[in-house]
Amino acid sequence: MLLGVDGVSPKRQRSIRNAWMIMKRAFITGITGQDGSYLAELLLAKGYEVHGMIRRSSSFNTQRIDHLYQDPHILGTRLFLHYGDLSDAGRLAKMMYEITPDEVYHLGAQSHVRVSFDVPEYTGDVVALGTIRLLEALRETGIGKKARFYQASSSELYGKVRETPQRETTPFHPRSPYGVAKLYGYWATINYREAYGMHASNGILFNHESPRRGPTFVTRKITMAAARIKSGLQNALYLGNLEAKRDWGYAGDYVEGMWRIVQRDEPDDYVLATGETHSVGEFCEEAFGLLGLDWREFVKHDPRYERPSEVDLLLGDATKARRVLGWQPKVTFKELVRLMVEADMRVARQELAVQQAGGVLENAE
Ligand code: NAP
Ligand code: G4F
Repeated sequence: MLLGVDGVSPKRQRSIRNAWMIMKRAFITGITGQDGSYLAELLLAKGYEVHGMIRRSSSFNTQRIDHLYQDPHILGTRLFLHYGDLSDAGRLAKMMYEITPDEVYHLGAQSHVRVSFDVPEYTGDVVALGTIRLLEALRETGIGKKARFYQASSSELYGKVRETPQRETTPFHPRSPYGVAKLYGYWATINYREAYGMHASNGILFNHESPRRGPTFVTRKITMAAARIKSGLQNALYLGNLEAKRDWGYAGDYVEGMWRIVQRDEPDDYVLATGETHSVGEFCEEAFGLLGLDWREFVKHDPRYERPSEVDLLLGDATKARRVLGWQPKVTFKELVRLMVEADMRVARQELAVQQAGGVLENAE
């Protein structure tokens, strides 16, 4: 767990910054999430000073960034965390005013599509209105005149797809409260660009995964289960729709794309995707196959994991990103599955060892 969150006054933070002639200052919402953690790593490696907003939680929610922790009292510290929430407009404005970021990466969201059907109002509040609150915080404080803004838009916007592959010009047809809320965020970003001249861009990102993926998203659910079944810790895996197809890439590649979008002189909207699609069943086959298991023996159906309206097929065309940003994903589908399975095998072995020693494993990653 990180200590010293907001433990240093803004004045002291500024003097630390000035002493080190820091290149750029970034603010990240959703820094504790999968993408936030990879982006924070990338920006720190590039010499940025990184400020992240975290939610107060009764249990630890910083596991993905614990390895980046730096004592805020030490000269040269470049990672600062601030308590806040996308539902709190006043707090967002105060943070913008105090931090004065050069770049804002808005990744915070209730990002689970299935869950958004259970909590549609909350999802709309955080995902749709949360985006406008942050944009307003930038505009009202005047920080948005100089700061660049990145919006985490999603291939879920395409929903019931009108053409394949999907590109920047493909019409949207979202199929979930999450997709609908992201549509609002997408257009809010364009509206603030057009209305106020803000440097605000959308990254329309297709699914991207990693060993840090939340355990209830299908890829991680599969790789964790395969590893636990192989280790004798679990007998079966319950899934919903096995036919759905996704364009799955590696999260580390996608945060590089986010950064490149923000570095362009002109704000614009870009699709980031691999250009390859696989079904959930194919993902199972690859993951279980790597461990010498036949997935059909272990995967069972549970309709609870199905959605009232599904997105059947996503396949992205990232030609514009390749041409304008020079971006292309490096990790292939097979490499992605392998790196996730290997990471989850390490976790399963740990869990087994702890279980055999009669203990309880508190933290899987
Ligand atoms: P994630 O792992 O679910 O992380 C979401 C982040 O948002 C977490 O840090 C979470 O904090 C934070 N958050 C949730 N509710 C919040 C609130 N009310 N106030 C402040 N922060 C809040 O998501 P991800 O996979 O990294 O995705 C990052 C962004 O890209 C999201 O906006 C997602 O919708 C979008 N996106 C993701 C993909 C993908 O395939 N991964 C594709 C397209 C777009 P806690 O840790 O405290 O929960
Ligand atoms: O892993 P998923 O939950 O990801 P989904 O719905 O595609 O959303 C993710 O990618 C979006 C980008 O396109 C992001 F915007 C969003 O924030 C999130 O990161 O489900 C993938 C597919 C779906 O078709 C789902 O119906 O897997 C199917 N599926 C089948 N069984 C399952 C399960 N999904 C989950 N989560 N759990 C299951 O048991």
